[in-house]
Amino acid sequence: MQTKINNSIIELIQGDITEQGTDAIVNAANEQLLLGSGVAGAIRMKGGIKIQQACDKLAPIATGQAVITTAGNLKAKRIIHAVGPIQGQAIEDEKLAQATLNSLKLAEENNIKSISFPAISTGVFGFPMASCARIMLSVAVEYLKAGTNIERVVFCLFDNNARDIFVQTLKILLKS
Ligand code: AR6
Repeated sequence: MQTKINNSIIELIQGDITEQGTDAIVNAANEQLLLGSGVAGAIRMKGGIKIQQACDKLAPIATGQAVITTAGNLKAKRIIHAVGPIQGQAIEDEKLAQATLNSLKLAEENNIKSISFPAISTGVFGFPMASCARIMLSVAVEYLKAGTNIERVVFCLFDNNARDIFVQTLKILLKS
């Protein structure tokens, strides 16, 4: 699914985020910026050691914050490492919204025109997919509505079920 908001596009796809050729991809990071499993593990394995080395210089960061590094050998030019909440933490919805917003702001500051997000916190961190879709998409839609130099925001979901949840959620958001 693809939809235009103001001068920008939101796109929802099923796929592997490490294969995306957008200017930046977002890593679902932890506060220590240690590239573990899931999205981070795929980035570590395909992107090479330079990414973890760059992370080590910037760590630690707080939940809800984001930092930018090289993308090593990946197709994307940069990686934005955003720390989402662990399910069960206090004010977790707000923290996921902050992680999304801070990633978009950091992209804008770095002249990034296209960015791919995973469903942050919905793997190892245990956050429900439907809540993630509602929160991340709401932030992205509001951000694009306000006007931005970012031309394309992609949500790259790992399986069809996640993609379908994001599609349904975006349709509801666009009607409201
Ligand atoms: N492309 C797109 N989505 C993916 C990919 C991929 N290659 N691999 C997994 N997903 P997770 P979190 C989906 O666990 O919950 C790591 O150890 C996955 O199905 O990557 O924020 C880090 O180092 C899920 O829907 O991130 C942190 O310690 C979503 O991406 C911690 O996990 C997020 O899953 C972060 O946990």
